[in-house]
Amino acid sequence: METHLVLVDVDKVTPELFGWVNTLNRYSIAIIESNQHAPKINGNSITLKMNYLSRMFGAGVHVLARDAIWDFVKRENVTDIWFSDYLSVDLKKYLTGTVNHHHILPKPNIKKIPTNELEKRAQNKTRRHIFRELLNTNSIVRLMEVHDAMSGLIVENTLVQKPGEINCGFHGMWASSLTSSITQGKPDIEIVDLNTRIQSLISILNVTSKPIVFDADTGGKLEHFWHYVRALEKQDVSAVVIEDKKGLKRNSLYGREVVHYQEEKEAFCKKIKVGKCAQLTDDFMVIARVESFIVGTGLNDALDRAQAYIDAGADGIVIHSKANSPKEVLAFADKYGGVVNRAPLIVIPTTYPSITERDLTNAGVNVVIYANHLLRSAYPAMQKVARKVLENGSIESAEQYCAEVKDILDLIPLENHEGETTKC
Ligand code: SPV
Ligand code: MG
Repeated sequence: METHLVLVDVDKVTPELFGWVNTLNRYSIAIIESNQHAPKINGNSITLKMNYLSRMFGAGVHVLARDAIWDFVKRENVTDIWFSDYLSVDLKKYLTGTVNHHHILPKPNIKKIPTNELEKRAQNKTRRHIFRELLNTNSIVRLMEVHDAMSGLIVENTLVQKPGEINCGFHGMWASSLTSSITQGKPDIEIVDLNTRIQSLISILNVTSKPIVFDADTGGKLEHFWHYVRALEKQDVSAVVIEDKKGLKRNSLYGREVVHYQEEKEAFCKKIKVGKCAQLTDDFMVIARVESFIVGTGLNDALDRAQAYIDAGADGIVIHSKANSPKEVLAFADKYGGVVNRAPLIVIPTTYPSITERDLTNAGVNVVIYANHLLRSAYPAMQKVARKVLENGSIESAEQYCAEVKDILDLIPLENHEGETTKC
């Protein structure tokens, strides 16, 4: 039997590495060229990256450190070696002498999904499936808050040109409990119940195609959560996030005047299991949100809970913080590489906004949620306009804060006389 060995550099982790392995997956082995005990690279330990990759590639793909290569070649009778350009000369020389067939890796088939292609994919793939694909292929997945159909259209259609990322847009949407409560004139305390929120999602889903992650607060009563998962999955929502709070849930970003109560770990694990049991497809995800930094139980509790939630079946972990520096979240991200069966890591950097997507990627974060920014930016403009109209008894001075009527009309496709939409 032939055994092929693919050698790639640890620094080329994403998305190129996924490209290599996708191209060569029939050979079923990927090796990371590096030393397990080497110092951290970009803030990530090699062990963290190896754990991450093992989980992402799944069974059948071995992820080895440089130290383990020699033994592996002999033990597994490696017949062919595939080199990347980055490999060190001495390693290349040694392995070329040991194994008969060696090849240069072909150009990687980078499967990064351009954000402007998501709509096309949605025609024959579910939002659930696309979200899974994005997690497997993109170094970071960015979600923007939506609270109604119009904000959904903005997330769907906004693209900017940036070096290194043609047509940079949002990969998906975050159905926030905070912004959906505020738009109903209610506080974020689960008073806008999940059935109502799921109903109002339909107007967003009708005009968008990108994946959507639903913030389900605490998930409600254990017995109710099963039904919420069924309802969300039926609507083709990609994932549900539940947070480990109990009692009257209040928004996590309230200051010291509010007390939060954290759910018992075992009880929350049970809720995760109920959700996983309810889902009908493999693609739907139940994501657990760890509130240890919010309630003040600290890093060790957060890590302990993250492991327990993954063991209970959670498909992802949100680590939340209301600190105005990313320190505690980064400390968590660093240690999180050591959990068994690492699941994607998600953050919500509302209170530490200067952190960049690059910083988060380097820390091993997989998804960033911009949780409330469309609503928060619309609100001051509306307030200013309301004041200007009252102050001047006319709308003229308010015009400067308003979008052109034409732009608003263009946002929504119009039927023309051939019965086709102007955006076809
Ligand atoms: C939300 O957007 O509703 C969230 C995130 O749960 S936070 O407001 O930061 O708690
Ligand atoms: Mg919320």
